[in-house]
Amino acid sequence: MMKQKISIIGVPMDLGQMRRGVDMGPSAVRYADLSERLKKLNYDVTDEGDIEIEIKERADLHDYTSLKNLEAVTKGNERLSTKVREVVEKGNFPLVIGGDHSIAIGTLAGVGKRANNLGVIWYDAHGDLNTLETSPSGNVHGMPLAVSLGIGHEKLTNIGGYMPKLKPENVVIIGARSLDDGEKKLIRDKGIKVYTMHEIDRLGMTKVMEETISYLKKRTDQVHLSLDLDGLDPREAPGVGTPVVGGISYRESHLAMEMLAEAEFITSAEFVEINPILDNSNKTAEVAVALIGSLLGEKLL
Ligand code: 4U7
Ligand code: MN
Ligand code: MN
Ligand code: MN
Repeated sequence: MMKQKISIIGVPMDLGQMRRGVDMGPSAVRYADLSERLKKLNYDVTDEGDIEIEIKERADLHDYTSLKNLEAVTKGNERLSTKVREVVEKGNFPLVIGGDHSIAIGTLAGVGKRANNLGVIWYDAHGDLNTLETSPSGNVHGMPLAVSLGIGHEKLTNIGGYMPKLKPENVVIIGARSLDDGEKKLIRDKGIKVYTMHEIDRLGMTKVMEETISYLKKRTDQVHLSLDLDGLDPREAPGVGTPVVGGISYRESHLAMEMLAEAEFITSAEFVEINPILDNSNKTAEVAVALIGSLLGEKLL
């Protein structure tokens, strides 16, 4: 990535899933010295503060549909999308900190507005490709990738005032190991490129990232990294709401971020699902900050 101004945007969203505490993710990441780390890399860093998100006790008052907290999730994502768009229009790099993964809907709505051909790397144990019909939970954090492709409830797909935000051939999922049947079908029907843990084990992270980078370089003009900390193995990132065994190691993730830094093509990023209440001494936020450092050009020597 070229040296530019970075805008940190916190999103204390916990309404896209049922566990408490993920709204504290942005605080945990700030506490792990995110700004200081980026300033050491000579970036001009602005912390834009947090997007206003309704607290669960109030959101529950108008939760009428089986899509949990639809109203409040929609409102929060509209606000996030406006903020991200402003940051992009200023020429800054948006670095969004969650919060549950439903916030990718707002982030992508904000960055997609100015891109002709937006690409996305979805680093996650899950596909996040559910719709209300296929979702086993009704939780919106399992739907943001589908929503961004234009598939899902119209309140969500229309966030930012346009749809779709993404083309299926511009998406690469990395780290998948828990896919629901409806998600598998969508992956096949749309031809979405996926590196499951099987491919990561077989090819190694170097090859996975080389292929991902050349695939996206060919067809996109901007690339967003959406990194769900549950993509990593829960031994190394325990502070997540939906842990799945057998994940990507810290070392492999660190390598993946360094390869993205060398390729200089990530234009926005978000780090989500950090839940300090489920964590072990803020370990997961520290992992997130270390990965952000590598993504933005930090070197070991
Ligand atoms: B995350 C799940 F059923 N697929 O839809 C669902 F397994 O953003 C989990 O990746 C979703 O953490 C996980 O509820 C969403 C479930
Ligand atoms: Mn996940
Ligand atoms: Mn996710
Ligand atoms: Mn999760």
